[in-house]
Parts: sequence; C-alpha cells; structure tokens
Amino acid sequence: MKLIKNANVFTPEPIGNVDLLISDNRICRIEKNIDENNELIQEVIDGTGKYVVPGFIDGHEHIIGGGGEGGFSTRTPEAVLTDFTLNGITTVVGCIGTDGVTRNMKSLYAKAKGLEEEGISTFIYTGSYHIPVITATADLMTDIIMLDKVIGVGEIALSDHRSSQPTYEEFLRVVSDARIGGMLSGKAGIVNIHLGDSKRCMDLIEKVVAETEIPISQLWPTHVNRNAMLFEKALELAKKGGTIDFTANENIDYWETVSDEVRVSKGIKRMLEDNISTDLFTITSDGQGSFPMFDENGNYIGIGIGKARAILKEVKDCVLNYNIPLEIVLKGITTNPARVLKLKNKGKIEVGYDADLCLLDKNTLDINTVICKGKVMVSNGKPIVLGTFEQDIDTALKK
Ligand code: FWO
Ligand code: ZN
Repeated sequence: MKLIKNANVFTPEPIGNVDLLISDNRICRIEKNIDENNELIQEVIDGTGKYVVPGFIDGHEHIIGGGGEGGFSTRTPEAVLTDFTLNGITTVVGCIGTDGVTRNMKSLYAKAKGLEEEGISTFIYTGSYHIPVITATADLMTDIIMLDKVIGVGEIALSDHRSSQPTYEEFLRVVSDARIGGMLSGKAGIVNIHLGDSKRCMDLIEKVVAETEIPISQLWPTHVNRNAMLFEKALELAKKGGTIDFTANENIDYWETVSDEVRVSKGIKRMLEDNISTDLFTITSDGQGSFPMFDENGNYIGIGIGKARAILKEVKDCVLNYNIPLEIVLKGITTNPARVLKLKNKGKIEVGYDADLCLLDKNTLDINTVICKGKVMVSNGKPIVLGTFEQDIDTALKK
C-alpha cells in the first residue's frame, strides 16, 4: 500500500486536505488522518504544499507517429513513455491520421501494448482519416467488438483537403457501425472526427444530429479551436449537448499572432460566458501528429509536430494566466474524456477507481509526482520509470 498524506485533493472537484490510501492499483480510502503506522503501508508520500489531481487522459495522440504530408522525410516519430508521464498523462488513446497506409492497425496495437507494458493505460481508435475505414479485422464493428483496446473509430477527417471526401451516407454508415460496435461490446464506440480548415466545418456532423436517431454523444469532433469560424460552429454543437475537443498548442502565443486559432483558455472562457456546461469540452494533445502548412493553392510549405506536453502547458495557461479555476480545466482532461470514451474507473479520485494520480506544485502547477495504476512513475519531477530505450543498456542492466 501507498499513502499520500495531507495533500489538497481535486477529484477534480476540490475536497480540501485529505489523505489517499492506495492498495495495489486502486484508490481504497480518501479521508483525513489515515494512520500511517500500518505495516501494510510501504511508502508514504508527503503531499504537503501539493495538489493531487486525477491522472490526465489524452484522448487523441499519434503514438506511432503520423505526418507524411510533405513526403517520406516528413513522417513524424513515435512517442516514448516519458512524453506522457513527465506531463501528467496516465491514459492515452492512440490514433492514425493522414497516412493510413504506412501506418497501420498492427503497429498502433503493438505500440499501445508496449506503452501499457511500460506502465501507462492505453486504448486505440481503429481507422485513420480515411473512409472506407482501414480496419484490423474484416470490418469496423468487428474491430470494436473483438479488440479490447479499440474503443472507437478515428480520426475520421472532414472539411479538409486531405480527407477522403466522404459522402454523407458513407460518413453516416461509419457512425452507425461504430455505435453498434460500441453497444455490443459495452464500449463508447466513439467517432473521433478531425475537422480541417474548410468552410464546410461541422456540416456532416450537424446533418447526422438533425436527421437521424443517432445521439450527439456518439460524435466527438476535435481541433475545433483551429480557427474562429469552426470554433463558433463548435459552440453551436455544444449548445445542443455535444462534447467538443480543443487541440492543445504549446506555441499558441505565436499562432495567435499569425492565425485565428482560438487559445484553449479563451475557448473555455467563452463556454463559461455562454453558459455552456463545462462537461462538454475536452483537451487533447495531437502529440506526434504533424502540423503541416499549405499555401492557398494547397501546396505544401512546411511542417511542425504536436507534443503531449502541450496539454500541461495549456492547463497552466488557463489557471495561472487566465484565472480559470483548476477544477474546471481539469474536467477537460479527466472526467469529461472518461465519460466520452466510457473509460471505467478512470478520470476521478474516488474509492475503487484506478490509482492514476498527479501531484502538482500548488504555485507553478509543475508535475511533482505521477502514479500510474498505483506505481510511482515520476517523483520530485524526475522519471523513476523510463521507456525501454530511454536509458542506456548499461544503466538498465545495473537495475
Ligand atoms: C492536425 C494529424 C492537422 C497526422 O490538421 O490531423 O494536420 O496525420 O500526423 N494534425 N495530419 C494539426 C492541426 C490541428 C494544427 C493532424 C496529422
Ligand atoms: Zn487531426
């Protein structure tokens, strides 16, 4: 057992200074003055001066890499364990993007299993930008029903010059198959939708919601803050009860000057001003995903890469620079994605939930300690556990 003493706990709701007792991989007690003189307690973590929050859930990460929009040399590298643990991310959902040919479901599954072996919780979406969906098994429903790690489909590209230009009917069939696959397997069957910059925005999503029996909660649009026009449409969807996903950007100070990308903190503030429930936003990293740039004629001009660490940077920006309460920002990376993705025992500090926890410095919100399923992965800001190839073999052998 491990005991976290005297920390200021956000479940994400703030519940003040309490102690947390962890048994194996679960949270087993949350109360004041838990007696540390219990022979079952092997480790006491001093939470004085720290916040304890649920581990972050990153629902959209290119864990095997992505990119390629500028040719072979622009394919991005895969993620490594400490991309996540050093930034508070304890659960990640892997996806494939533009390149659904040299990136495939076998690699995505293997990488998700590898990261799980190294200590974090992982899930994946089947498919990529493309419709028809390139699946691991015969079809989309079978992927969701038969592969435990597959919780939905995505990232399906719409309103983008790189999409497969799906018809409404083709898109609708993917949404329906994902819903039925999820229903039959007790999973979300979520459709993670990539929105590009074109003026078609949310058209197909709005049509599904307006014309079919499919609930709005089946659809989870991402990159909604990529431009002001799309963001306004996203707010309309949220007003109808849809959950919208902001893509974190670690260089938003620059991008705000050269584009009309909406800073995550301004997006959340706008939802608060418009009285939209704060249950209806999430923040994901698009980590290891490419950020390709094209000119007005669609010619490739350059490329950047997303990073998982952008989420923590946006959290700090929201709280420290824009005075958004921590308990609100945390919802976007804990309870909200856990609900959208139907992740059992994740996203909350509650008895019986997985012991996925972060200790943050109260003043800077820097990561101090990260615990994944009860195992300390980061302590005092230093990685205790490294990915297999994040250490020299001689160091590894000495362990
Ligand atoms: C976004 C992933 C984009 C890949 O529009 O969709 O390209 O396959 O690796 N990235 N295409 C980035 C914007 C949200 C800034 C992806 C990328
Ligand atoms: Zn995308």
